[in-house]
Amino acid sequence: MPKEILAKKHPDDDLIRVDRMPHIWCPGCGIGIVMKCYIKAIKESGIPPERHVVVSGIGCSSRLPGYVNIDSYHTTHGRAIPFAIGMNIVKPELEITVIAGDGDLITIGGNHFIHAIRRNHDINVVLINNFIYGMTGGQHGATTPIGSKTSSAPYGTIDNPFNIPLLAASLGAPFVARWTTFHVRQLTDAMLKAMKVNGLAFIEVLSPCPTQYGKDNSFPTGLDMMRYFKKMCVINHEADLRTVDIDLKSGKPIIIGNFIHKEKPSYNDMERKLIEGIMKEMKSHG
Ligand SMILES: Cc1ncc(C[n+]2csc(CCOP(=O)(O)OP(=O)(O)O)c2C)c(N)n1
Ligand code: SF4
Repeated sequence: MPKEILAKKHPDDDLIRVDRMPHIWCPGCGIGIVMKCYIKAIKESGIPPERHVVVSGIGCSSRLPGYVNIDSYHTTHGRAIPFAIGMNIVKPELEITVIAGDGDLITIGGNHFIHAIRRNHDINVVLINNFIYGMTGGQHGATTPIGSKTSSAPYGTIDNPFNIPLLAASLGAPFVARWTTFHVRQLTDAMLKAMKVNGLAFIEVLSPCPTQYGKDNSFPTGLDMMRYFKKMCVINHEADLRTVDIDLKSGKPIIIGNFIHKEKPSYNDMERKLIEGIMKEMKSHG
């Protein structure tokens, strides 16, 4: 390609670690789309980049923070949430977003996920659900739709997957949303909303992994899954979350939307109130 028509600089280069390119993701993978939405949300948030922090665990999805030019932390597998909680308690002024895969956040890290929501820590959690352990060769996990063929279940999985928005809502999360990599505007908007939430804001992003999930499950290219999202997704912000489980084989629509958006005191608010109460009592006793 003649050099003069190559752009010297991309408008997002200030928030991308261009020295880390090329990235590791396969053609058709959805993770880069999530990164683009996150960068856009950072820019539109009104919060300076130096106050944003992104934290991940391990996996293809968890490589995302390594490419974003803000303070980013690549922690151990399944432990991004406790790492982020510690940071939020010590530095509540930071806008902390955990971005990681379904294997990381829901399977190995599932225990941290439920307890962080129960306590309403003030962090954003963006779960990239590609229905599989991508990085390690396509083993099934806790979000793999039933009947999927995987490297660890070549005849189809028989495990019931989590309905994650229902799980998050049942634990009291003040913000629960689900979008896909096809719904980039809505996903960016949900990230912006999440950044304003006081407490744990959860977004599930459905994303193609043609290499490890799609190839054996009728989505051989990223585009096949994007077309499926386009055709099968129904936006319903008021959905009964008991009905939003995902079945990619039966023709059931995929329900997406900003399902829950409410006010609730965060863990830090409760702690502050408790300390104020204790101090008041101590003073009254001289
Ligand atoms: C304690 C520990 N167990 C297992 C692994 C191996 N491992 C690395 S990535 C990964 C799966 C990641 O899957 P997911 O979070 O869904 O991310 P994806 O690669 O699909 O984006 C596993 C099991 C590890 N690194 N550390
Ligand atoms: S293996 Fe899957 S999740 Fe990992 S980079 Fe490739 S397409 Fe993306």
